[in-house]
Amino acid sequence: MHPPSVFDPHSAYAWSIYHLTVVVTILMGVVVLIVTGLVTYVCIRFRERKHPGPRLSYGNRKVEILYTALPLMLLASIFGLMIRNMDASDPIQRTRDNIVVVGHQFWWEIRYPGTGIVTANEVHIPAGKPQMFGMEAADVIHDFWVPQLGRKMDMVPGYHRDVWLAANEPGIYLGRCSEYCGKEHAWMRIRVFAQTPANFAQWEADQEKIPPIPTTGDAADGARYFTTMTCANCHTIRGTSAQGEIGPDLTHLASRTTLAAGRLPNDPADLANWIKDPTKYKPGCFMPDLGLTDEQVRDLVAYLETLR
Ligand code: HEC
Ligand SMILES: [Cu+2]
Repeated sequence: MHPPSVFDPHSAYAWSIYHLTVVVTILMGVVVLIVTGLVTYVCIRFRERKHPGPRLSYGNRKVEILYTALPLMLLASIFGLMIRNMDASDPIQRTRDNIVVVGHQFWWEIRYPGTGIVTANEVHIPAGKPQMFGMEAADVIHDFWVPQLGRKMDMVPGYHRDVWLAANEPGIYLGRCSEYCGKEHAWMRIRVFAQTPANFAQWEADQEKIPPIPTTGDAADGARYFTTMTCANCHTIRGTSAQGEIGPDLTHLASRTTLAAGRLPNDPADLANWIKDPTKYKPGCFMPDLGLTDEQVRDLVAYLETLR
């Protein structure tokens, strides 16, 4: 598991950003050292005790040229590095989107164009293959940032933007929404699962399947509650009459590791807690407390756990 860090690059894109960060930090460090060094030297060397008053001198051409030319050269070289970095960190060549992420208050919708796959908050990608991500927003401005994999990208309502992201090695890379978007902004976490190409293909095949509707036991009652109660107004489960689009697609909910954009781990107990009182965990979120009975919650959990 890689917590977000610019200093732990895992793609060519992230490496280029890392290099620029290091070079600029060193250059700026040298400038800070020279300036504070000179000021300290002057403070000590020309203390008032020894020098009753400064001798003023005007118009030293050499010094003026020096203090204009040096910073200019420094800034020009940083500008040059940055121009180069813009292409290295996010090449201009665009292809068809592999993945489209839509920012919602306060979760991420994840679509795989050309397949039926729609999921939420957890992105799966094949390791070692650059991915063209499309970025959109459903309500307000969000920002998708997984520092290990590449640059950050604002999601602006009404615009479609593209960004290259990749992971060199398999692993779990964490990210978060990086543009304040409302009350639960802090609980808009991202998990990217970079998998070996074989594992990724397996995941894709599993996600494309439509889970069967249970016909016996608590799960069957849960399935009935889900489609007859308000859940279906907001959530989609493929293969059922639930086609709501306000909340995350739950077709393969049980295959995810977390709930509600990283707020809770996805296990039966936490799933029950969430369904019973979502606003206890994310007070500003748009899933209401529906006043369910313990029995309804139990049946709904039994059903949702079948959605592997
Ligand atoms: C008014 C719309 C609405 C209704 C009704 C609703 N939900 Fe939600 N639900 C949401 C939203 C929005 C989220 C995302 C919350 C967040 O993370 O900020 C969500 C999240 C969830 C999640 C977590 C999904 C994930 O991928 O992490 C589950 C599970 C869930 N809802 C189940 C249910 C069940 C079961 C019902 C019916 C009892 C229900 N919801 C009713 C809007 C709704
Ligand atoms: Cu956000």
